Order: sequence, then C-alpha cells, then structure tokens
Amino acid sequence: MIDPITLQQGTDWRAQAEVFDEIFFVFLTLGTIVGIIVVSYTLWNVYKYRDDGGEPDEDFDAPVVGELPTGQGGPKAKKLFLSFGLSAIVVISLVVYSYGLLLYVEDGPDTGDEGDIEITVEGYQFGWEYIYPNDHSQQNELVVPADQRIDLKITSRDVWHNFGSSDLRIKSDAIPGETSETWFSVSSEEVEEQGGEATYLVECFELCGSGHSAMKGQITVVPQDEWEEWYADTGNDSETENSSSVEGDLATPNLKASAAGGVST
Ligand SMILES: [Cu+2]
Repeated sequence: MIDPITLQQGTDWRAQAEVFDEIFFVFLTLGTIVGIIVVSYTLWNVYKYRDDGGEPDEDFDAPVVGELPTGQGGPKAKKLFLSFGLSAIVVISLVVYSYGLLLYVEDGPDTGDEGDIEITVEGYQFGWEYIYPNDHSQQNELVVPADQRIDLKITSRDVWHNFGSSDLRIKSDAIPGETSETWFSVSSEEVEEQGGEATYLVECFELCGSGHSAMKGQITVVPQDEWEEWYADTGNDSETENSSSVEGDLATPNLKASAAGGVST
C-alpha cells in the first residue's frame, strides 16, 4: 500500500491519490458492514425457517404472487420498505459523496496567484515526450517542482496510448489529434521523505504495439528552488531529440543527467 501523498499542509489541497484512497476505504468499509449484515440475516433465516420435520403451520402467512409480503403480523410490507429505504439512503449518500470528490479530482485545487505549470505530454511508439512552456522538450523523464500544481495536456503522435502513474493515481488517454487533461501535485514533505527527490513510475496503459510493456517513463519531483535552477538552464536549449528508444533513458533518471540537456540516448 502506498502512503497517501499529502499536499501543501495547511491548505485544502489534496492529492488525487489521497482522494481515491479515501473513496476506496469508504466503499470497502461500507461494503463489508452491509455484507456482514445481509449474510448474517440470511443465515439466521435459514436456521429459523429450517425444515424440522414437523407439520406445516396452518396460520403461516405465506407470500402470495402479486401481493406485497405482509410479514408475520406486522404492518404491510414493513421489512420490504425498511430494506428498500435503508439501501436507498446508503446508495444515494455514496453517489453524492463520490460525485463531490470526483468533481474535485476533475477540476483540481485552486492555485490562486501561484499559478500552475502546464506541460504537454506526447506519447509515441514507444516512449513519452514532455514539452515545457519554454518549448524545452525531453524524453521519458518529467522533472517538476514540489508544492506546485502540474497540469498535463496529453496527446499522441502515432497510435492510442494511455499515460498513467499508479503511485500518483493519474491516468489519461493519449490519442492522436486529441488532448486529454489531468493534473497532479506532490508536496515538499513527500519529496523530503523520499530523500530530496521523489520519483514515480510512468507506464503506458493502452496496448500500443510490440514495445508497449517497455513504454515506461518517470516523474521526478524536486524542491522548488532546485527545479527553477534546472528550468532556467533548459531555456537556451533548442534540441528536440526524437529518439524512439526507451532503452538507456531510464538508466540514469536523475536530475543531473537531465540538467545536462535532457536525458540522452
Ligand atoms: Cu503506448
């Protein structure tokens, strides 16, 4: 289980990973509770109404086709409405609750004056190219600052791919001619915890050809000041490598390699 990634302590930013883990936990807990109640009640009835070999009870109010079950002596259909009512309350609350959280996942946190960083991700057979706002582009390793909202515009230059990172709980289609969007953010606390550089595996989640399983990349999150220094250096590089090989790119996925002009092949 991956630790939840908390964001910007003191603000109401939450990482997608944290939101999805919470939804998962709530559904798992409720599902377990409802499951235990239903199975226990069923077993209890199986025992209560077992065939004990005796004569059938004349007064037994058996259900009749086309009529609401009355229950034994109680008001009409009391149990039926009780179970329908309870299920409706549980289901409707879950829908409202999840919908609210998923709207947040869609829109992302409000960045205020801070702004966000918009990066274009282009999938190709077989790798990822990241294009920064200053037109700097590099293959397979995406270097971003901590405590900042990163917006990804994802597309493809050949076939359908799907850009995703399980750790960050992000995943989005990469389709030629179309752009899909997602965002993520990693806190500086998390970066510190991972020793000054937080790394997350990127994978392709759409079978896209023979190199699909090797179509891996990496998201590297570094402290703000370190990133700014690195980013300033990328401004004057005009190279756009068009390597189609993943090999070697991931061998040295560290900041120093990228600072020297993109991860080279
Ligand atoms: Cu792919």
